[in-house]
Amino acid sequence: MATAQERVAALASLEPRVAAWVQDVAAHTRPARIHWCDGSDAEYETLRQGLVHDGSLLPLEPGRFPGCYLYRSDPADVARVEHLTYVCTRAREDAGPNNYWMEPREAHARMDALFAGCMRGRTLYVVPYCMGPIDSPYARCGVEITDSAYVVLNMRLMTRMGRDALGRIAREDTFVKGLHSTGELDPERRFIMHFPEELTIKSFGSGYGGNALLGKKCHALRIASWQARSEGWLAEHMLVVGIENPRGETHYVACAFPSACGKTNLAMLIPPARFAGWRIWTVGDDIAWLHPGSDGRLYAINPEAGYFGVVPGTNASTNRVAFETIHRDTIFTNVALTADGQPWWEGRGEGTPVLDWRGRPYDPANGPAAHPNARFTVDARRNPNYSPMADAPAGVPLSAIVFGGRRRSLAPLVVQARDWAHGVLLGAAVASETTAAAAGAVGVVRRDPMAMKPFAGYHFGDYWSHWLDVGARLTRPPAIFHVNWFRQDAGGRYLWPGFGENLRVLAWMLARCGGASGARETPIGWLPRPQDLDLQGVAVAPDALDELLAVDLTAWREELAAIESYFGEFAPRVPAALLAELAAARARVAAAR
Ligand code: GTP
Ligand code: SPV
Ligand code: MN
Repeated sequence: MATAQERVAALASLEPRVAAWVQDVAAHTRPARIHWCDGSDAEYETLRQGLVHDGSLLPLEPGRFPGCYLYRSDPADVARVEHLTYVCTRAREDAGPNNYWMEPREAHARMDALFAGCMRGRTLYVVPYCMGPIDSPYARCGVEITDSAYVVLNMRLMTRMGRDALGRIAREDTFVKGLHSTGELDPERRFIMHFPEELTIKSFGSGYGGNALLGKKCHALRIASWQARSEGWLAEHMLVVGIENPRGETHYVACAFPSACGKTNLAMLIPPARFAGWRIWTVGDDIAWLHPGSDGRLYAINPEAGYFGVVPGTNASTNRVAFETIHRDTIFTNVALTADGQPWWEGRGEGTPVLDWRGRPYDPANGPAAHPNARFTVDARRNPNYSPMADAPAGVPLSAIVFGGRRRSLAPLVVQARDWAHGVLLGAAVASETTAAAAGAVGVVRRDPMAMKPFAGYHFGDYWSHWLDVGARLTRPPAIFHVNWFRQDAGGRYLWPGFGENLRVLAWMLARCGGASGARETPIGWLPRPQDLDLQGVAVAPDALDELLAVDLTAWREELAAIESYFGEFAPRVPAALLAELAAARARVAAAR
C-alpha cells in the first residue's frame, strides 16, 4: 500500500500548476505540514476525529443525532462581512457602486502582508473542488488552500471535492485559486478580496461560511458572475426546485430571495393536505448557474453538493424535510445544547437549552440560545427529496423565475411580470429587510437586486444589461414573478402562513405558464384575484387576502420614484431598456386611478 507521503506525491504530480502555486503559497505562509485532500471517506473521518480530539467539534447525542457535531465559531465571526468584502478589478467602474473596491496591486500587497507566515505551526490543506456535476460542461473547478480543517470538512459536504476534481482541473485550461487563512480571527485584520480578472480569491481572518468556504459565494457567485457575463450565462443566488403535479408532470422553478428569506425552505417545501399527489424535488437551495439551451429555454444547474442552511425556525411543521435531513451526519455551527447533548435552536419545538451558542449557561438576558444565523452543513444526497435531475450534466429547463423580498408592507403576495424585460425590472427593484446572515443591523429595508447585492462580482448596470441580453436569446423564456411571503399586519403578525402553503402560489404561477389560470392586469403587473388561488383548507381571513393582493397606487408612485433614484446611482451604465421599462411602469401607475 502507498504511504501517505506517496499518495500526496501522486496527487501533486497530477497537476503541476496547482503544485507550483501550493509551493509559492507555502513559501509565503510557512505551514508546518501540507495535506492534499483526496476527498475520501477515510480522510473526512481522520480530519473529523482530529477536530473532536482538539475540542473544536463536539459530538452530539448519538441516539437522536447520529454522526452530528457542534462547532462553535468565534463569537465575533458568525456571519458574512459585507463591509470587508471587496471586488478588485483593474478599473474601479467595473466593480460598480454595488461593491467595495480596491486597486488590485494594493489589495494584493495588503493581503500578502496578512498571509506572511500566518500558517506557522499549522497544516496547509489543498482542497480541489468542482462546482457542478463533475461531468457537466457547465461545471467549473477551483482549488482552495486553507489552514482550517473545519473549512475542509464543510467543503467536502458542500462541493464535489478531491481526486476527481483535481483530475478535471488537470484537463482544463483554468481553475479558480482561493487562498484562505483564519489568521487570528481578528475583525480588524479581516478581508475577503476577489480578483475576477485573475480568477483569484484571498480571504483572511474569518472561519465562517460565506467568508471562508470559498467555493460558495466567492467563487460560485462573485467570480462566476463575472465569467458568466463574458460567456453568455448567469450565476445567481437562487434555489432550483422541481414541482411535480398529480399528473406526473414536473416543472422547474428558480427563485432568488435574499439571504435568510426562504430559499432552503421553498426548495424543500412540503405540500399541504389539499395538494395531495404533488411532490417537490430539490435541485439546489442557494445558487444556480443558468445557461440558454439550443431549444431556446433556460437551463439551471446547482453548482453545490450540500446545504449550508439557517437552523433557527427549522421544525417538523415549517420544513420537515430539512428537519429530518439534519438528524444525521450534520455539522451544526453556533446552535445551543440541551442537558443530554442535543442541538437546540429557537423554533426547534422540543427540548430546553442549557448552554447557549457560545457555550455559556443559557440565560435569556444574553439573547437567543442559538445564534440567529446558526447553520447546518449537510450533504444534499441526505435529502429524501433530492431531485434525480440534480446531477444531470445539462441541468433542468426552467418554467419560471421568481424574485422575492422580505417586506412587511407594499409588495403583494405575488405579481407576474408582463414579459422578460418587465421581469428584469421587478428583479432589479427587489427590496428586502436585512437579516442575521450578514453582520450589521437587522430588519432595515434595502435594495437587493436579484438578491445579489452582496454577491454580484461587477457593476449592477452591466449586470442588468446582461440579464436583458440573456433574455433576448431565449425563444421560450421562463415567466417571471415577484413574491412576498412576509407581509405583516399592524400588530406584526404575518398575513400569509407561508412555508408549505406557498405551493398554492407556485401552482397559480405554473398554471399561468400554461395559460390555465386567471389574473387581473394592474399597473404593476398581473395579480391573481382571490378566486384564482386554490385556498381550500388554508386559514387566511378575507380581509388579509385583500391586503395581500392589493395594489396601493399612492405607495407605488413613491416606490417607483425611489427605484428611479436608486437606478440613478448606477448611471451611466443602466441599460436604456430598463429605464424605459421603469418609465412605462411609472406612466401606467400615473394613469391609473
Ligand atoms: P440563505 O441560506 O441565507 O441564503 O437563506 P435562505 O433564503 O435559504 O433562507 P431560509 O429558507 O433558511 O429561511 C430563513 C428564515 O426565513 C428561517 O427562519 C425560516 O423559518 C423563515 N422562512 C422561510 N420561509 C418562510 C415563509 O414562507 N414564511 C415565513 N414567515 N418565514 C419563512
Ligand atoms: C447567505 O448569507 O446568503 C448564505 C450563507 O447562504 S453564506 O454561505 O454565509 O453566504
Ligand atoms: Mn445564500
